[in-house]
Amino acid sequence: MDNRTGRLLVALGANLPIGGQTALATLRLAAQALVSHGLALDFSRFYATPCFPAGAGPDYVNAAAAGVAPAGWSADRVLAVLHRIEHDFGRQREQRWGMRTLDLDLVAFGDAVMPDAETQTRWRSLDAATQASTAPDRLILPHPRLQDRAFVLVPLADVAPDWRHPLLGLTTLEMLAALPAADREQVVPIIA
Ligand code: A4P
Ligand code: MG
Repeated sequence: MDNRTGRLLVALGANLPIGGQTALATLRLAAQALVSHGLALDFSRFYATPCFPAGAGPDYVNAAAAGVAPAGWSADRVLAVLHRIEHDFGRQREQRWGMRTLDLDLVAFGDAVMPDAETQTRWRSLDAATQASTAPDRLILPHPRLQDRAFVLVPLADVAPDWRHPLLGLTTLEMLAALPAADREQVVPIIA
């Protein structure tokens, strides 16, 4: 799969401070770390978003980035960089959908569908309870929940409004328009 003509999309989220450092500060530093690891990215605004599932923890700060990886990089190599940066910022993988100091998800890698359309569709179609209790042991692309989440799509619309989901055939803006207005309105830019 050649991503030179396609864009790399990344979602950033955090809802716990690290020591005295706010989630917003962590996200800003993570953005710098992504670039210093070789990813040429443009970043969205930073947004305050209510925790999903509601009541499961403090509000999140979310952002998105779009750009390109160095020539020849695979999606798995990009994911390894995301995991490395999560680790550097103290991410503990204790609880699925649990609170986190930093979560970096690979939203898309050009038009890549991984591992295949059938498997991506199966992960995308899981009911909410199964989604919350199971995690894939391999890279799934596009990220199986991006189309459901205003906290991903609103920031993504800043940097990749016309990106088209390779299986759903919808752009970022079209997926966003399909969400309830109340979901979109809860994603509020942080003026800082
Ligand atoms: N994995 C497979 N595909 C991917 C991919 N495209 N990107 C694997 C990233 N990772 C991928 O991920 C679990 C496993 O999925 C990893 O081994 C990875 O290799 P994880 O990051 O350890 O677990 P997670 O963060 O709990 O799962 P995930 O899928 O990132 O969770 P979600 O669905 O992103 O939910 N509320 C608000 N307001 N804002 C948020 O950002 N985030 C979550 C996390 C919940 N609630 C939220 C937010
Ligand atoms: Mg994640």
